[in-house]
Amino acid sequence: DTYSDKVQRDSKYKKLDEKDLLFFRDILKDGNYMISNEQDLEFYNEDWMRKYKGQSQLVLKPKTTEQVSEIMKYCNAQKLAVVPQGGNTGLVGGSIPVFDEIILSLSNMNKIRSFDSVSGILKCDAGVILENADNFLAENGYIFPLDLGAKGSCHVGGVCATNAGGLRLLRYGSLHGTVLGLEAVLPDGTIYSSIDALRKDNTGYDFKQLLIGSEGTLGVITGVSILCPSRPTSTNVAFLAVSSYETVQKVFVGARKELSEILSAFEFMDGKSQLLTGRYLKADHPIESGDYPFYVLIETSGSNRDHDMEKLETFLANAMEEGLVDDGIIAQDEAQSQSLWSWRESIPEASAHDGGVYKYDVSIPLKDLYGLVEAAETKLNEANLVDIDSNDKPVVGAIGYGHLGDGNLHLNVCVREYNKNIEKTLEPFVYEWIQEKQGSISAEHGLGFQKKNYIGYSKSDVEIKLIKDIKNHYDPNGILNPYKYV
Ligand code: FAD
Ligand code: 2HG
Ligand code: ZN
Repeated sequence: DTYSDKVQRDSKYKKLDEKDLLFFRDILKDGNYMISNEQDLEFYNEDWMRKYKGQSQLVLKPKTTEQVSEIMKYCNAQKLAVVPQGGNTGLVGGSIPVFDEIILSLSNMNKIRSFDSVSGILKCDAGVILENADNFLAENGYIFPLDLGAKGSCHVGGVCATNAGGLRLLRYGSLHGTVLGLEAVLPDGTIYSSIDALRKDNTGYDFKQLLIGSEGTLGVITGVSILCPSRPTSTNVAFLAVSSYETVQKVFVGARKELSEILSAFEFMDGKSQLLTGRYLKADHPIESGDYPFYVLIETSGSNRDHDMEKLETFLANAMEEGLVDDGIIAQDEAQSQSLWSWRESIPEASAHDGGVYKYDVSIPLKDLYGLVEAAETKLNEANLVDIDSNDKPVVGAIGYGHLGDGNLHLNVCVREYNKNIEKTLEPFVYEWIQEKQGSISAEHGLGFQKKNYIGYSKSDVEIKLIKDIKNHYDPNGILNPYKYV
């Protein structure tokens, strides 16, 4: 895809030349830290969904914050545009250059800096892979307060830059609360650091909060300090079948009341998402008694297995007795827990498996949440675009799932090919629908390139002006992640 219908290259940005390459080579000392050959560039130029494709000619992979600073200072002076990139698992095209921007990858900055086993504070480089950080914490009896399906690839810095939410936000809260400090390089090369901040610090503006969720438009995050909870010693997973969305909400209310402090995840999935995931996993669904319109995955995390299991079993028995749950299973061991989780965590991959996927990551008041999937489906059917089995139709189906406990729906429109007709059918329809329900057009994935023209559906003119003022103040040349949402 080219973006010529959406945006033009801004001629204020300089085009890369030999002199620049010499300069970067000099800073990075070792040629291995620069990528400029076509084949190796491919991974960095294309996003996880294979939907966005940039044309960068250069990836820089610095090893130190000072190198990042020198790179940014030079790029600012030369007006060379830069896209910070973590694990490149973002879902809104934010980590991909639009034209020839330089990609600044944090993947060589991957060291744990320190861990305080009394306070639970972890300090690490931004390029540490989330799963590696969590494995390190596990050895120390702690857990990273964020978990998501992309953990094997995404970076700690990348999740902060997107303010990712994930599977346990319900339990551990947002990164705006758990991140204690950041180290970052501003567009002019200034190194900002609050990495030594402690749990409480009320000394003036909390600048790091601007960087959390800034999607690479305000600074390059190079280090993160984060407060980590003790790792639960007992975890249980239940998978339930439910006959209506109305009832899913009742199960949620019951789970919060009865499981209270041990509830650590409440995920919901519609039947269509499970059908697609089953095709993708080539496996039989864990609930064998039939196809149900909705499923719920409940996780508990605590410190006493007998106590937690008893609570979960009582909850499930009551829910079945009251007719809220039609069928359900509780994992008996770790392997079964993981297997149940895979029916939730594999949905993003399954959704793209037939060719591509249009993703809408939205917050909507709970009572209306699933209505968006039904509305999108009706719209696509009216346009005669959908057929799950027929290759003649471009759309496989619209599925809904997500972090119900956080009021966060993922509407995925699974397609055989990316196609302007599908996009026009869905946009701005989906965004208008969300606005009408006072929702947000991005609950957790951000705006990136995908939603650059739609910010007005969720932010007022005053809010947008404040965002632009801040951007212009810290990045007057606009070199950091241009053409995206700001
Ligand atoms: P990238 O994709 O590389 O970058 C994302 C954005 O951050 C870009 O705008 C980039 O410019 C910027 N950026 C990256 N690193 C830095 C840095 N060091 N400094 C400044 N800017 C930077 N998200 C959720 O919220 N919840 C989920 O449950 C969830 N599950 C997912 C499951 C799968 C299978 C996938 C593929 C994605 C999922 N995501 C989820 C999307 C989520 O946004 C990303 O996985 C993650 O936040 C991005 O991290 P990354 O290191 O890959 O960043
Ligand atoms: C998830 O919750 C992620 O699995 C990805 O946020 C959602 O792919 C999606 O739409
Ligand atoms: Zn999600």
